[in-house]
Amino acid sequence: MKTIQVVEGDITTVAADAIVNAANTTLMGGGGVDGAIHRAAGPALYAACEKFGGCPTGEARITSGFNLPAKYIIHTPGPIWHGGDHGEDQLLANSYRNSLTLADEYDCRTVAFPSISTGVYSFPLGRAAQIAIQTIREFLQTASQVEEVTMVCFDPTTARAYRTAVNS
Ligand code: AR6
Repeated sequence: MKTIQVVEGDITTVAADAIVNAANTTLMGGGGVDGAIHRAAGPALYAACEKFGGCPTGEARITSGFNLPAKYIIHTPGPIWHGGDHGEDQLLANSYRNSLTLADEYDCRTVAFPSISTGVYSFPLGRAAQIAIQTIREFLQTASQVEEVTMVCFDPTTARAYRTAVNS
């Protein structure tokens, strides 16, 4: 039975097979969840990310989890919100789908996501939650390894938006 869960918490403490990082296209760290993941994983993560030479918006790259409890970290730059007419919806869906595809390829059973693009990148929360949950649902229908996807929300408002999307 494949499941989608919504929890409130800090994704750096989650012992999933893979956690996803809401990165930027340099993959060289930043603020928000990206900064928290780099701090908790340790400097070896920076060195591993340097080798990719960046990553286009909506694509994904995988590294070891280093000092995190997660086995892998999947890094995906979500779209910056520019009003909604610049392919933002599709790019956000790509971030979720490409991250899950990598997780499946690396035999991950459990995957945890933060709320990609709804912090510094200003994607409207309700709209982002609907896209995330719909994309995860579609992926789980054909996934061969991934069975459990958890949205790890940092605050109650974000958790409420994803619970609403799961229940709709
Ligand atoms: N665990 C789970 N969620 C968190 C954590 C955490 N430890 N810390 C923050 N969040 P953001 P974005 C939530 O801004 O909008 C970075 O500088 C946060 O409250 O981290 O995709 C990157 O380098 C919000 O709900 O990511 C990029 O430049 C969500 O994670 C840029 O920010 C996403 O907020 C990416 O912006």
